Amino acid sequence: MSLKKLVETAREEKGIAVGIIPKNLKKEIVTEHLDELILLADTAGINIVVKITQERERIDSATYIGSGKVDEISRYVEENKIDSVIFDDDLSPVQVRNLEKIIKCKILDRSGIILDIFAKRAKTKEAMTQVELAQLQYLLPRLTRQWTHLSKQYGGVGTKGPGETQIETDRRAIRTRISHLKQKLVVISNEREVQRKGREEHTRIALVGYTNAGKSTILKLLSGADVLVEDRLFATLDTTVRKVELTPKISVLLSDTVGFIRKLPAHLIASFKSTLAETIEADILLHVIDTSHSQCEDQIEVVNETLSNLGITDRPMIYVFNKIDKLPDRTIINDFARQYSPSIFISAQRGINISGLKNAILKLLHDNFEEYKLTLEHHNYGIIAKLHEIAEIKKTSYIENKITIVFRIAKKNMDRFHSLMNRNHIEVKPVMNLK
Ligand SMILES: Nc1nc2c(ncn2[C@@H]2O[C@H](COP(=O)(O)OP(=O)(O)OP(=O)(O)O)[C@@H](O)[C@H]2O)c(=O)[nH]1
Ligand SMILES: [Mg+2]
Repeated sequence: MSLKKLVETAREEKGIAVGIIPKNLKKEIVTEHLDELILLADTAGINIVVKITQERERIDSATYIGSGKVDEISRYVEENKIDSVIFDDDLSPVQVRNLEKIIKCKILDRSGIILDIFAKRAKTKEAMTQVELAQLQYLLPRLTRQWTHLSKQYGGVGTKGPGETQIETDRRAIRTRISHLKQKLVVISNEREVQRKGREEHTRIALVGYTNAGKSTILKLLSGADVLVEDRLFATLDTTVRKVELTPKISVLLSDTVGFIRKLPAHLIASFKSTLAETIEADILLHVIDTSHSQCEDQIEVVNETLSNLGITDRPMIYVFNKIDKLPDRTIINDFARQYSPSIFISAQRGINISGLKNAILKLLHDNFEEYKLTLEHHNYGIIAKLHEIAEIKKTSYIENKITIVFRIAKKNMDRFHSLMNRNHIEVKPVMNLK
């Protein structure tokens, strides 16, 4: 064993993973969820030595699991020198406090672990600010005595007001820091918006999907970009945008961003809004799936739910079933093809069916957007404003008192657009540059 490995092993914490089996879920499914928690814990540097599940109809509001189970865990922790107990659901601040009284080690939950991984991985100013904000919002209601003197870290030393306890001082310091970080994020997101404005004329496609599905591998393959590809959760925490030529005449901007996971903390999604802006504004989404994962359909659902939480609904999307080279039996492809549409089956790593993927994108572009050109008297402000609302303006030019506008419009907005034109007796010409 190398010295580095030895040091790492010596430092590794020992943990227990705990999950509840509710009435509506099978034990195997909960166990698979716990396997994901083990992977998350491993990424955060905690080695899970045992999985514990309990069948329960309802979560215990005081201790999450039943009191007998809490005692059992407490004994195990003492006998086996366990450093942390990790719960697969988010614990309320009260549950953490109660559990800490009985179990003599760190009590963690899924959100805490995910936030920890994000904090370790964040490299850019934007990602670090977003993660710190999410961490502090998570921490604020959970502040207990073990966290005191946080104010030192956040510049609150010596600011303790008369009669204030240390916890109150810490809370105040955290609130100040939170509002500072929020302001910082407004500045960052304004900078980003300027960059995005420059891209408005292009067709924008966003890679989305569960973490580790192969999004960055696809970006790398299609654009040649030097992005990080790794067999671990949350390798990517920032957004990268690259130009991709679909044909010698048609190129698009493809973006790769942070992956999703089951029960992604709400604070994290909220604070990552500026990173996710490229996805939120994309014309088309490529939903990348690790087809070889036993829970892949569950993962598809999680991604779709996260997208709708972000306000992304009805966006043209292709289900990109990746890693088909890892499938022991490819008959499943037919089932997925029937169930998810439009879909394409590829292996980004082996370069299988990449031309199929490009054709699927071209077809979706062709099916969902049309480009038009129209000329108006330039006092037609109402129509121009409406066009800004329902279409993407690509070019505006003025000749004498006339204005010529080239715009792209999604097919779903076509009816509104045609009735607007008919009402105003305006002639429009299609521009066939997408064919
Ligand atoms: N066998 C196989 N492995 C693949 C394929 N595509 C990607 N991988 C591997 O899957 C792992 C994850 O790939 P990434 O491209 O980093 O995945 P990602 O979706 O960007 O993941 P995050 O950034 O962590 O959310 C890497 O080890 C890739 O080499 C594929 O088609 N087949
Ligand atoms: Mg990635």
